[in-house]
Amino acid sequence: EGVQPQEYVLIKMEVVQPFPEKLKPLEGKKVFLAAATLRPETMYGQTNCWVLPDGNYGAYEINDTDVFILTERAALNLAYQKLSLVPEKPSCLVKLTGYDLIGLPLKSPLAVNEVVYSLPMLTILTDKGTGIVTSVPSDSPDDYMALHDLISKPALRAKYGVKDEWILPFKVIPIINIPEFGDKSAETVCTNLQIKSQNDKEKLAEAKRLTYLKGFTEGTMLVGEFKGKKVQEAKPLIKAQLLDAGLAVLYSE
Ligand code: A2H
Repeated sequence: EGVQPQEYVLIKMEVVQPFPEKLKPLEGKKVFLAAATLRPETMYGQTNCWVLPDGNYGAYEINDTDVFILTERAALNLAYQKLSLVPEKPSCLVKLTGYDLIGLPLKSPLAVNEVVYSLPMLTILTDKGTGIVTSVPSDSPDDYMALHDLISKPALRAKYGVKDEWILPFKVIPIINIPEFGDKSAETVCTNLQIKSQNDKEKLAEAKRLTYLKGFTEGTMLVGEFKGKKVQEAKPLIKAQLLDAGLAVLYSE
């Protein structure tokens, strides 16, 4: 971890009823997969959510109504940021693994897709953010390659019990234009750098560097209320809207 605290926006991806057996004890509550992002302005382009199959997660009471699914580490940090029913103490209702979360249908704020599914990503770090990541393959090289792996490898889908209808037919949604990279910058850069899979760490780091910087400084929104505005201008406005509407919360670590 760095010296400076990192501030994330936690996107509340709501689990659609009816709940599977494992989540039955949570009935009557609003249950969310809480995804940590640095790019709230990209939420229009969400196609799915990512979880680590072997990761340990829990369902934590945040207040009287809301339950967040995330890592215990994140729950403890949240408890010290006034985001726990019990002050300064995580309150876990159910322990879960990533396997329990694969295939959950979710409704996510701003997403063009009405329902998105929770899918396995093998490179998620459990000591960063919440261990839950929302997937925007148009603008995130990691997300683009993880989805590419699932689509191109039936054996990978079979291994994790991923049904075809959760990913196929699959479309990258254009949401931001970057003059140099077009309307699907992650796809363009992953193709240009000939990245083979989500495990191609060095090339992915370069792809992220290229798209992250240019997206912020030169990107223009193609969708939503701030269509036509520069990403730099739209980002704080979209972030504030999500927070004000109770669709997201801030989290630092
Ligand atoms: B970002 P930083 Cl469109 N493990 O959100 C791996 N990756 C994680 C994570 C974890 N535990 N927690 C968060 N992340 C991802 C959107 C996005 C992101 C776009 C483009 C780039 C991008 C949609 N996914 O991040 O190490 C989340 O993905 C590029 C860096 O704290 C989060 O923002 O800098 C970002 O990594 C946080 O990474």
